[in-house]
Amino acid sequence: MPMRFPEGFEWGVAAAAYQIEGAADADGRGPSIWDTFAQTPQRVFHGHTGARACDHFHRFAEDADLIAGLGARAYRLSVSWPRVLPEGTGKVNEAGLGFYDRLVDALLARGVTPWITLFHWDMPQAVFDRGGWLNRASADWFAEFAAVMADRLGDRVKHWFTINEPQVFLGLGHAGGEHAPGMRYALPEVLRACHHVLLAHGRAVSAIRAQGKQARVGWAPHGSIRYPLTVEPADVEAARRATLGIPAGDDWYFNTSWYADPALLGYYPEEGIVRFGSLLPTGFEDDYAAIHQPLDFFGVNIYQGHPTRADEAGNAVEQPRPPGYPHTMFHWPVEPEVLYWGPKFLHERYRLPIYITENGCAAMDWVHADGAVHDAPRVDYLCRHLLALRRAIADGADVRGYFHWSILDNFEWAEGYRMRFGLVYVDYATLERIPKDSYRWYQQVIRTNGACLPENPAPLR
Ligand code: IFM
Repeated sequence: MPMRFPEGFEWGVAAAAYQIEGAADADGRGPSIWDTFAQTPQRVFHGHTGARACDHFHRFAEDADLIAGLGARAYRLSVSWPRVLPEGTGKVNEAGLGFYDRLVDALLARGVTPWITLFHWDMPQAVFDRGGWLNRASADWFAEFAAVMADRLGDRVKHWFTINEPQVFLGLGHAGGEHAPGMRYALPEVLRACHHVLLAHGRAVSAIRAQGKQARVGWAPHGSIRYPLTVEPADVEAARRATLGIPAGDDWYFNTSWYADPALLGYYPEEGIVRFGSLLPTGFEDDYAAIHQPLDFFGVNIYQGHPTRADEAGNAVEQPRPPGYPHTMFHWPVEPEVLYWGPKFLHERYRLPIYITENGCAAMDWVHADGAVHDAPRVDYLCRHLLALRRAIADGADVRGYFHWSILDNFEWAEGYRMRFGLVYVDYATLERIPKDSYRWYQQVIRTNGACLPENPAPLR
């Protein structure tokens, strides 16, 4: 009997506003920090911008057809804050809201459930000019935006994510300078911005719930997964502790618990409080109640991880990968085990149903001589990750859905259009969409609820 995913498993695809919409000046949209950043020389690969991207703004009906044609029941999209509130707060841009009305209606008419992310990095420039996440009022501004969206779409949209990958937009955008707004703040400022993001998350959850009792709310952080190379209890325990701990060094912000503990357990992890000490914002504990709002699910974006083993003292030590180990075009190692161990560790700690809100493979795909796009590496990446996820579920991890990143090739932030993540190829000159081999392959997976996945895949090497 072939193994299937559980009945009702949510098969989906994902994308984000700035990465696909284009139409940067249409219908009163205000500028975002990503418009500004991408227009600044030397910031984005070859000076690419999201000004046109996939022109999804004008082609959303065709894209909705592609999503429905895949058989996906769910589409995770994000809303452009500056399209709806060009100044970030105050006057609502009716034409901008109208776009999301049409998009949601087009999805529903095709039997696809919209799952909306409120913040996928494109902060209105006007909000940044008023201090951005460093300004405590940003939490209220974001809640205002959340309320506008929930008020307008709450009759049709039941699934919401507050923020996408705080680790990445805080770490790369506010500490490392590689992403918009391109800042390199000192640690106290980064901690302050992070605290305000968490407060914004909590306030947005409350704002969404105030609009309707049926709303189901979660978030979509980045998953920094350490996984054990063996099933020896010491290795598993070391990997679990490392996955849920805060790494030493400047990359500390790529962790889970600093964000998820306050949001889901109601307090920052002690390890971080001790480490950051007086650098933390004054009175941070007073915000715990506002940050800690009940969530319905834990979304997590997982692409890669760190293979580890325990040393003599029980600490996780990252293990080298063998020469020639498979990597995607982002130089991310292919490590399907992350979809086994990641959901398991996160579910054990946070006790919420898990959705894989992103997972996918960066590649340089092109149209082959026969007119098709043969993206065999993506098919294999997807196959191996879904097998690992199915095994995690069989072993008790409460995973309810999987959203492939991405439906379309799109603007990959600082990498511009240098690499492709889509199940559908986009010709950026003509904007033609061409479903890749992986599209048809995923279609089969969805149709059979995973039963078509191979039982005995060859080992990865
Ligand atoms: O394209 C991004 C997405 O916006 C956030 N998560 C990771 C993806 C691939 O880098």
